[in-house]
Amino acid sequence: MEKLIITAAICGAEVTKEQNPMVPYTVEEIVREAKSAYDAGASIIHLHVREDDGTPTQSKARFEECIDAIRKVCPDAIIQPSTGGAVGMSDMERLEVTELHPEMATLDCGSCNFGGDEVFLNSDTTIRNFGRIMQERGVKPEVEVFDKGMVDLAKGYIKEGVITQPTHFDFVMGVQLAATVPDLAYIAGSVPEGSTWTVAGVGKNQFPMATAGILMGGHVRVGFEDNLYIEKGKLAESNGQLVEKVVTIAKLLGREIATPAEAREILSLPKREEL
Ligand code: KMH
Ligand code: ZN
Repeated sequence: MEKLIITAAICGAEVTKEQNPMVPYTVEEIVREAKSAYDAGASIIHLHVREDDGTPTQSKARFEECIDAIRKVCPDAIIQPSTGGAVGMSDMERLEVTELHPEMATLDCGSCNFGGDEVFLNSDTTIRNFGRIMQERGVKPEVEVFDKGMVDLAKGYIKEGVITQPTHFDFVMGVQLAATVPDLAYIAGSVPEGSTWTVAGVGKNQFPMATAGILMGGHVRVGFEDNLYIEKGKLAESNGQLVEKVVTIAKLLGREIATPAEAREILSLPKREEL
């Protein structure tokens, strides 16, 4: 089986220090969490950034500051900024970070209910614009999927050239799409031939979905963005601790961990020295 790519979603836009004091806000805290995840075996850092008070921001300057600082301690990590940002941000705001030409960034392929009145909006126009702009700026999308229909939508965009192949998907399970093994098998079976995929289980689904992803030959995302606990009732001390747990499970199941260079090869990204 292909080596396992571990993505660490270290920060997110919604989780807070009130929920887990280790959630990073400042540049120093974001670097600390990125390094802990990288040292533990993550090759991709999925990145949201905050103001020092925790307010989510898509400011290009703040991303640049964080990416430059992360790069100093995680020299070859794939840094994957979010273009999802936080609910309610404008498309212009969300896209700012792509002006930095990151290797990858997320491309959310549909709208999703986040609970209460929170709706994460991604219209057809938004998706087309994001796809086009990311291609122009040489950014490989990670197609974020919150529901089975979003894979079908993505297939349409692939056909039209809005999203290029080979496509990399991230299945976020446990928000709108149920986090069950049959659902994961169904959705993973729906992606176009030659695609790669990662699974991100939300909340208590993080490690069960990670284990299923490891066994099924997919890749795995863990991190504070999706889950704040290392086990039931026990807060995680760092993103690195969450990554370590995935590494342990993968090793028990006989799956080797991909280095960043190997992850780039699996994802058909240019080698770091070619960037
Ligand atoms: N925070 C959510 C509104 C992404 O990174 O692209 C969007 C999100 C997905 O987290
Ligand atoms: Zn995100």
